[in-house]
Amino acid sequence: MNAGDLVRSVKWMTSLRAVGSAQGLRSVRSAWRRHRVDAVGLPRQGAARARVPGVAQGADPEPGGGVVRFARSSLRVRVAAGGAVFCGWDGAVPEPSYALAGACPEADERAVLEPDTDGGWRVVSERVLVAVSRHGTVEVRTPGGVVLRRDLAPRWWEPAGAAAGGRWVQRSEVAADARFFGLGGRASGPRLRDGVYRLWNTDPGGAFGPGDDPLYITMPVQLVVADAGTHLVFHDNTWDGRVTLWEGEEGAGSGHDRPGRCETRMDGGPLRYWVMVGTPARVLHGWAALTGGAALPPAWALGYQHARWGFGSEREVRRVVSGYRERGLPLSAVHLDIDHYRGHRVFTVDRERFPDLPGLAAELKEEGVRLVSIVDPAVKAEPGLAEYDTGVAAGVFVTDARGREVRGEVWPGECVFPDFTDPKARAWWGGLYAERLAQGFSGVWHDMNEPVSFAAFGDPTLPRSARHALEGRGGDHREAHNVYGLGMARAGYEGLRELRPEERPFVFSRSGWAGMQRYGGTWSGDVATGWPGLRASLALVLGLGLCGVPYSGPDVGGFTGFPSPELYLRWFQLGAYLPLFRTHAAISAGRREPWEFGAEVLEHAGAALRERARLLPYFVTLAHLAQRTGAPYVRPVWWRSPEDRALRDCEDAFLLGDSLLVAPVLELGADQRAVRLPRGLWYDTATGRAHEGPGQILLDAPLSRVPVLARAGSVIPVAGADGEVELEVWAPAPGRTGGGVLIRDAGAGAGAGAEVVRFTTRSRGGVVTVEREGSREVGYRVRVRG
Ligand code: NBV
Repeated sequence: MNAGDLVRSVKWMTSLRAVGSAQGLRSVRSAWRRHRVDAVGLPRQGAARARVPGVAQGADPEPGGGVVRFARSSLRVRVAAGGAVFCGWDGAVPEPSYALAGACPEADERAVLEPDTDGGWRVVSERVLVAVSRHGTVEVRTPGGVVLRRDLAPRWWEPAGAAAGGRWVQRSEVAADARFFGLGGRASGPRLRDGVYRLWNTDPGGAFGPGDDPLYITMPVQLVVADAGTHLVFHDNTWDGRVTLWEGEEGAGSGHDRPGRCETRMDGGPLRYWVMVGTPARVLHGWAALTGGAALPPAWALGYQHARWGFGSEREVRRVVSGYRERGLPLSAVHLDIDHYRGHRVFTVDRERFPDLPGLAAELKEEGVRLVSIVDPAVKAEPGLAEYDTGVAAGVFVTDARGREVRGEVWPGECVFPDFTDPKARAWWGGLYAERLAQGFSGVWHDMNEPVSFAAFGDPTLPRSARHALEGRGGDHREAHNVYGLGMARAGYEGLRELRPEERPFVFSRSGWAGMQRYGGTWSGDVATGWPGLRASLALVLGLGLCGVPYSGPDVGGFTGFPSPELYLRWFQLGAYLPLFRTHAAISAGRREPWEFGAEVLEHAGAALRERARLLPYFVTLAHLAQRTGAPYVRPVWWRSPEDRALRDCEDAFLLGDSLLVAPVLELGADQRAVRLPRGLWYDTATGRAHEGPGQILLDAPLSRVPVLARAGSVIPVAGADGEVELEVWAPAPGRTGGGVLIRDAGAGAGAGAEVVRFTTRSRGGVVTVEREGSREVGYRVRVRG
C-alpha cells in the first residue's frame, strides 16, 4: 500500500464512522478478499524488457497519412476530415474506443504522407502539419510551421517473452508560455500546475478539497493554451496512468526559454492519441464531433434543485417543498438519496417512510417540482432479491479470474457489481429503471460508480484482476475501471430513453470518462465545506467543461459540516450561474435550505434564485449550443482571447456563454473584487457602467450579489415578468455591431425541432437596433440596456 492509499483508507474508515462497527469489520474482510483475489488473479510482474522505436526504415501511405515503419515499432498518422490527427504506435488503430461516438471519422483524403528532410516524414493538411523525425519524434505544427507540441519517441516495458503490450511512457514538450487544463475533474485546477495527476477514477473518501487528487472523473484529455495556438490531446487508453506536468518558463536562466513539459505514463493499453488544433472553440467543436454532443438536459434540470442525504420521510420532503413555496422561492426538483431505499438496496423503497412515492411525485409535479433518485450500481448479494436473482440468471455480474462473483462491501452490505462493459448487462440494468419511473422519478443521479467497494485498506474498488466483458473482447478491471461509470451512464440513459421515449433522460453521474457527456452530466461529489471547497467547485466545472462535459455543478454549501451564512451565500451565488444548481449535504451535515441561515441570506439567496429563473431561456440556449458546438456553458475567461496571458492565469471568474462574465466571490469577508476583463466593452449589469477591456477593474461585491458583466452588443434571452421569453440587449459600442442566438424547444421532449433564432444588434448615432435573421419582425419583446 502506498502513502496515498493509506491516507485514503484512514479517511474512508473515519468517514464511514466504521471503525469497530459491523460495517467496519466487513470493510476489513472486503479489503482482504480483494487482496486475495488479486494475489491469484493478476499476472506476475516479472522482468520487463525496454523498447524504443529505433530508426525509421520507410513508410506506407494510407488515406489521410500513412504508417512510418521503425526498426522496432510503427507509427500510424492519420488526419481525419475536420482536422483531428490520430497517432497510433505499434499498430494501434482508433477503434474500438469507449470515447468515440459512433464510427471513427473518415480520413482527409487530401492529407498525404511525404518524405521530410533528414530521413523523416510529414503529413500536411489544411489545419495542421505533422512531422515525424527518423527517431520517432512527432511534431504537431500550425500550417505556418510553429510547433505546438513535440512528442518524443515513446518507450515501452514489456514482460519478457511477450510480443507487445505492457507499460509505456511518452514525454512531450509544449511552448514555454503554455498553460495546461483538463485531465477530467481536478480540484486544484482549472490551470494545472506542476505536479503528478493520476488517471484512476477514485472516491477520495469523506470529502475533498483542492489538495486531493485523483477524484471521481479522470480523463487523459489535455487542453494546452499558448500564444501560438490551442490544442487538445487525448490519449485513448482507459488504463491506470499518471500525467506529470511542468509548466515552462520564458527567458528562464540564461535568457533561454524552458519549454513546458508533460509525461504520460500508462500501466498498459495502446499508445494512441488524437490531437486537435485551432482556437478553443474550434478545438472543443472537434472534440464534440469525435466523442459526441452533450445530452440535452430537460429544461427543468436547468432550474434550481434541492437534495439531501437523510430526507427521512415523505413528510419531510413535503415540509421542505412547502418551505420553498411559502417563501416564493423557485424550486424545480428534489433529490432523494440512499436513505429512501429499503435497507439501502437499489431499486427499492422503504415503504414505512415513503408509503406512496408515486403519489408524492404526482403531487409535487403538479406544482412544478420533479423527483430525482440516486442510483448506486452495487446490488445486494441476497437470493430472493429480484435485482440479484435476475442479474445472476442473466450472468451480468463481475466475476473473478475463476468465474466466481466478485463480492464487495457497500451500503446494503455484501454486494455484487453489474459489468457495465457488457452490452447484455447494460440492457438488463437499463430495464430496471422502469421501477424508478413507476415510482414517479423524473431523473437519476448515479453515485458510487468509480466503482466503490468499501475497504479498510488499499484501493476502495474492485480487484484489479476482476473480469470484464469489455464489449466481448474480455479483459480485467485494470482496463475496465475508468469506464465503469461511463458504461453505467450509458445503460441508464439508454434504458430511460427506451422506457420513456417522449422525454429526454436526465442522468448525472459521479464517475465517468471521455465521452460521458453523450449520456448526461456530473456533479462535484463530496466537496468539503470551506472556502477552498468553494474554489474547487469552480475549478471542477471549468475543467470538466474543457474535457467536453458541460453540465455539472457542486454541492452548494459543501457536502460536509456547517457553512457559515456568508460561505453558504457565496456558494449559492456561484451555483446560480452554473449548469447544475443544486444544494446538497451529507446526512451528518447541517441543513442547506436558504432560510436556515438568517433573514439576510434568505433575501439574497432569493434574489439569486430569481435571477437564475430569469436566465432560464439563456441556459436552455446554452445547453443546445453545448450539444451542437461543444462549447461549454461555463468557459474560462480566455475562451475568445487565448492570446491574453493574464486571462490564462485567471481562475476566479468565468464566462457564461458568450454574453456574461461572472466574477463570484470566493473569499471570506470580501465586499469588492478585482475582475480581469477580456478585450471589448463590458457593462456591469448591476450599475450599467461600461468598462473597456482588456484590463483589470475593481467592482463592488456586496453580500447581496456577485459582479456580473455583459458583453456589449450581446442579446440574452431571458424570462420576462409574465414568463414569456424576451431579449435583453446590451448596447453595442458606438458604431459597432453585436448579436446573439436564442434556441427554444418544448422543454422535456427529445430535443428535435428546436427553433434557432439569430439576432444582430447595431449602435448608430446613439440608437440601438435589433434585427432578426430571415425575418422583418424581431418577434420578441426587447429591452435595451447599457
Ligand atoms: O448516498 C450518500 C452519498 C451522497 O449523498 C453523495 O452525494 C455522494 O457523493 N454518497 C456519496 C455516498 C456516501 C459517501 C460518504
